[in-house]
Amino acid sequence: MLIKKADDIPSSEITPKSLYLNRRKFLTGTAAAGVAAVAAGVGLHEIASPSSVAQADAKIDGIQKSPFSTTEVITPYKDVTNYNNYYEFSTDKYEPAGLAKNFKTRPWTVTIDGQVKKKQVLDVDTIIKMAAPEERIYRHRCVEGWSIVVPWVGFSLSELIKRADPLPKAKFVEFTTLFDMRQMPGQRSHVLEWPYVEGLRMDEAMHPLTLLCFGMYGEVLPNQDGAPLRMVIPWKYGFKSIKGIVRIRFVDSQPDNTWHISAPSEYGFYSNVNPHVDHPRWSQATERRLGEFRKRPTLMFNGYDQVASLYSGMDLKKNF
Ligand SMILES: Nc1nc2c(c(=O)[nH]1)N[C@H]1C(S)=C(S)[C@@H](COP(=O)(O)O)O[C@H]1N2
Ligand SMILES: [Mo]
Repeated sequence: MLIKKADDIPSSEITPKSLYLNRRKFLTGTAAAGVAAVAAGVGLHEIASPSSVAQADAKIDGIQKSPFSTTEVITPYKDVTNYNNYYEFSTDKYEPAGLAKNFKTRPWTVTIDGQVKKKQVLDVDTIIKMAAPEERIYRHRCVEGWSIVVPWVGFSLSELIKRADPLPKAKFVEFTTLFDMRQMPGQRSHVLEWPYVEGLRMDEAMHPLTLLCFGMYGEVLPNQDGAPLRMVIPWKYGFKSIKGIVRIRFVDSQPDNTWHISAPSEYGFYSNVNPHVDHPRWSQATERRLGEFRKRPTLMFNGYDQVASLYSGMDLKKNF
């Protein structure tokens, strides 16, 4: 990605801008609300939660808890929704929040095709209703060295795959993002090849951790975080978790993926979080969680050891 070496970045750039904004707000208007909330026994997490920001109808009903959730501290909503990689809108992480404000997520259809018995074009709301929504609190790490802990809402992609009924020939799944220059100003520049595409091997796609995601923090996904439908694959670098999906295609050979097309020596197909394989331009050994200043060690598979068996016998230095 178009970034400097981690060590060259002043901490003012790494620290989410919203932290500064929050601090300023706290010194002005929000301070009274904060004091009132503490007096009323309302936690700080509730202050930072989306309901005060988003519309009331954004809430998702019937969300179930998941045994896959981490108990780590959840990253504040404001950071997760104001520091985004979404090149269709901008390469500046502070800009998608504003530029995606009027992005149209309805009506929205998803084409399911390729090596599959039930080729079809589905309304996104039909997909969302396929299975019960679960909250999955996952760690998520960007290849650039920042990480977040987010209560995503969705269900295992395997629920959709089972219903689509892939043929035995289907060995991989390819995902495609919407291509619409009028709505996505970043697509007018050739910073990446459009539309954004990503892929998974079938066993990765079927793994229960692999999340088809349509919400976060109990509410529908904000546009800048990939509404109406995105992937979240918590053991892989963030760029595998494609946003704004319009097509899910089952294929017999390994599909290409946008960042590999852009810089094949820097980004592979597998892209498993791996502190032992450095990016050619920086170390992957540590990470900084949004909202924190200290660095913490990055864990193999981002700490999701249960996926290790998917890669037994593979050289993960070659298959990075
Ligand atoms: N379509 C699309 N999906 C995308 C991206 C993008 O630019 N376009 N960026 C990826 C990268 S690099 C990361 S780190 C995550 C960021 O997700 P977040 O903004 O919700 O944290 O989205 C991924 N999905
Ligand atoms: Mo990323």
